[in-house]
Amino acid sequence: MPASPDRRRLLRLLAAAPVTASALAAAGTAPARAVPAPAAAGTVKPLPPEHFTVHGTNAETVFSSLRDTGTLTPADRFFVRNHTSTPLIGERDWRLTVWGSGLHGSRPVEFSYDQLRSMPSVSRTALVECAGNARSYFASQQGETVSGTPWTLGAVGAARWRGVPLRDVLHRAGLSSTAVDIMPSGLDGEVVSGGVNLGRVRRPLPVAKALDDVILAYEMNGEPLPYDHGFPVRVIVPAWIGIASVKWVGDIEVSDTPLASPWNTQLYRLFGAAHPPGGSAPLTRQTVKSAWELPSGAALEAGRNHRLTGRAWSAAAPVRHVEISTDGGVGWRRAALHDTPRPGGWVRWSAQWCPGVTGPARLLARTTDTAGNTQPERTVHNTQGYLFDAVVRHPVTVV
Ligand SMILES: Nc1nc2c(c(=O)[nH]1)N[C@H]1C(S)=C(S)[C@@H](COP(=O)(O)O)O[C@H]1N2
Ligand SMILES: [Mo]
Repeated sequence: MPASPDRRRLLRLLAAAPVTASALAAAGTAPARAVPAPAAAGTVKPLPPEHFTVHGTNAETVFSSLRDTGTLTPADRFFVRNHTSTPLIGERDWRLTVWGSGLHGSRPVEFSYDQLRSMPSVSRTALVECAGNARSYFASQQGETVSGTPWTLGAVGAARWRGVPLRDVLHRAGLSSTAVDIMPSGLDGEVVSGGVNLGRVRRPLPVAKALDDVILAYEMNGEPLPYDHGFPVRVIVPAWIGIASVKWVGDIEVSDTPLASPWNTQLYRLFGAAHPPGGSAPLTRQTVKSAWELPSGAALEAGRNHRLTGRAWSAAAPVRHVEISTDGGVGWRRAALHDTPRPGGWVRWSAQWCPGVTGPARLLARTTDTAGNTQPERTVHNTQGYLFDAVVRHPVTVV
């Protein structure tokens, strides 16, 4: 483990039980320079306002600040979605317990950090995107009320993850052919919502997906996972909504009967007038989106040519093209793509615009993927504001 001296000192300071950054601060503990004073959101990393918008315990990436980044999102700009706050867990204290009726012999099997690191690893690029990314546009564009964190488009990031295929860990633990669901749980605090204790963050995953492309990741962009993104180990479920990618994973239940948790019953389904009375099936895959790397309300000089940039992504298939409109959606033209569209990543694009008339304007971008999915004009309402995929009408002012 390439731990810095500061980090090693910090880990020695910590007891076996995970503590949170905010608890350390409250206790007046000074865990050396490795951990800066916790940011408002209970994260370990700093959240400078030029890179993040804080929403309670969550931090949204300022999308326009991605403009100078490549296809991978640096960890210090990557959004954080924490139900509670970031726990500080030492890799020596960490164990993964795999247990449940879906294992031969039904005996729990433990993996240490070193054992996991000694198994064959894989690397892959994947986006992590919150199911509620862009939720705020239900209200601001469609006049509809939804609950949850009012994200704009910055609850998404792309990283190169390295770790062990979950498949290998499950097989080593004695996966039975009768197993149907697995459920990873996080080591962060129990989640209390509206006075009800929902327990630890956990969500069932069908065995078929678990055996396909899921990773138990210990590296992000070539570095050990940062605390805020799941150190020592997190689950990465490519293409699925962010909640599937459980951080700080401590145990995985393997079951020969279907599993449930609040995160697949009350949450992360579509509820509302357009959906079945008990809600839709639990949400799985993310959707298709595009975003301008431009502040909301940016001032652009009239009569000058502007090179405007953005990003496009789709969980279902690689991006085929991106169209933009500068006249509110009447005329559309193709943006230039600057990355080879691949599954799992996003594509940077650009377009030139020479605005003529001064005053407020709306910039629209619309992504189509190779499976034929295109961003609609409106997203069908759901009460919790998940999976917003409509074209966002980005406000600018021509001056
Ligand atoms: N243990 C744990 N895992 C978690 C969460 C959490 O609060 N606790 N949040 C989930 C949600 S809703 C999202 S969108 C992603 C966000 O990952 P990130 O914070 O690394 O960007 O983590 C998921 N995994
Ligand atoms: Mo999320």
